[in-house]
Amino acid sequence: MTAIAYILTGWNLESWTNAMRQLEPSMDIRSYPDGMGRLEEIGYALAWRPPPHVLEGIKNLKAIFSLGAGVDAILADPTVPDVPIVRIVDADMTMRMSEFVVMHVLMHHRQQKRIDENQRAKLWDPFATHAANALKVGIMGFGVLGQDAGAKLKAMGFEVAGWSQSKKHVAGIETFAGRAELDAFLARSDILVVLLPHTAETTHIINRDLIAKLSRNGPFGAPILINAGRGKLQKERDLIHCLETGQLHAASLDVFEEEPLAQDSALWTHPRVYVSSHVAADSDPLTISRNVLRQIRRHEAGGALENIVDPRRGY
Ligand code: NDP
Ligand code: OXD
Repeated sequence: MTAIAYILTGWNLESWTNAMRQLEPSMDIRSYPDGMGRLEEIGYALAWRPPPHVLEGIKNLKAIFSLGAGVDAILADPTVPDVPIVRIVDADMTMRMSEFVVMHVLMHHRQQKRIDENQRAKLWDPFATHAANALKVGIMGFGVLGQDAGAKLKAMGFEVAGWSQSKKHVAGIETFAGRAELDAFLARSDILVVLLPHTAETTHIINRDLIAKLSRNGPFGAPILINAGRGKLQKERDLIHCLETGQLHAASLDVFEEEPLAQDSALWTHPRVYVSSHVAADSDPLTISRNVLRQIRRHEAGGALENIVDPRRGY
């Protein structure tokens, strides 16, 4: 079989190469930067945030696999060879993201920060609570991950709606599409869950103006933001301003304009913000390698690749 090359930034190379060796001991595995060997022997690149120009040099590439769902870092390099780019769609990753989204919706809904503070202060505070159906959750980016999280929230009783580029039809969930329907979607959303890809069109879409259009009719009197899509979707200066002025009630942020989040960011210590380190839906090396290997085998036998991204759309 043709050689494969791992080109990873910020991820543990050994855990990926070990996973592939476990699944296919005879695989010719190369790795960037020191173990690439003869570049013309490499047929598949398995990449996460590859440094610019590295893919350009691999002349016989048949496909690039993004080892995560987002392909923004690969498409940001204009020298990437014109071969299919496959993004990961995998039940394991989808479940992990739904866990993250459901957990954060519930933490805001059940006022977990207040409970934690009360416990620290040994304060007995039987405050009034509300049912899930008092909250309208809007999922911005109603694709693979958004639809799964939406179905799970719906099953728990939340009023769920989804916004996407093209119209979706999902039983029991109100759907909105395109810029023309964005304001109506925002106006009904008490909690905004962002699962969009980062593209030219979505850069800084989460800003002061958008937050001003969200619902103020929910039980907290101001909206809540949960972003697990990409950091460059949000203007952090605007988020901090909206939190400080009460235009935003609270937020859960897994992704940031620059990662790691700067030590001096006010988001780290804001009392109504949950910060996590881009861990909402990890790519599990063994599970994702199994997915990639299945596709490589099928492609080598003349079959099709799955979930090829459209570079013009950017996702
Ligand atoms: P999908 O491609 O399945 O879904 C993307 C959704 O966004 C689609 O519904 C798409 O609309 C919509 N969309 C894209 N651009 C626009 C736009 N300009 N206007 C309106 N809607 C738009 O991707 P996934 O659900 O698999 O993943 C979503 C993102 O989640 C990834 O791109 C990645 O950035 C992020 N992610 C983050 C992780 C983390 O750990 N924090 C882990 C995994 C993913 P349509 O359906 O009409 O095409
Ligand atoms: C992804 C990610 O895109 O981990 O898969 O962010």
